[in-house]
Amino acid sequence: MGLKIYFCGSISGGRGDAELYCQIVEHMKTFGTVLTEHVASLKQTADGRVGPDGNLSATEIHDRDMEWLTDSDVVVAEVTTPSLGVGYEIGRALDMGKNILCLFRDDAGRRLSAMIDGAQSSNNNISVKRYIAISDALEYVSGFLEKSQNKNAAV
Ligand code: 6IA
Repeated sequence: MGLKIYFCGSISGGRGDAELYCQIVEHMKTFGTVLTEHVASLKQTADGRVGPDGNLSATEIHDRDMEWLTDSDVVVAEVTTPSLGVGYEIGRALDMGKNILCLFRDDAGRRLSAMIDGAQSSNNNISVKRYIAISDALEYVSGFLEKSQNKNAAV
């Protein structure tokens, strides 16, 4: 059976990397179901007006996303564009004991928050991979999801 993958990417934090999110999500679909495909939708704007969730209240969005996060097998987060929501999701996922892969684009002229970058030394469930070419990001994703598939098959 395929993996249930929770993908995190910036929405209110800015949609500058939405094209990248699309490529990552399309790639991940070959490994299972991406529960949060709307995060990669190019119709989703930062103010939420045009996106697929334009009619949901903040509470409805939060509670539905937390249900999906709880239900997911693994979490993949693109963390280059800083986002409160993505940081929150990563923190909650860590507390739930999920395995998390964070992808950071190294040529974006940004510095990754120490709260994400520094989490991996004390917690084996989270790893941060830096990339420049999207092909490298997709390779990290494949390696991470293949390992997760094997773990799932073993239980
Ligand atoms: O703080 P951010 O908005 O950048 O947080 C983005 C993260 O929170 C994503 O990984 C999503 O999983 C989640 N998230 C934030 N907003 C939404 C949303 N509608 N729909 C679904 N997931 C969301 C946003 C509409 C809103 C701007 C009114």
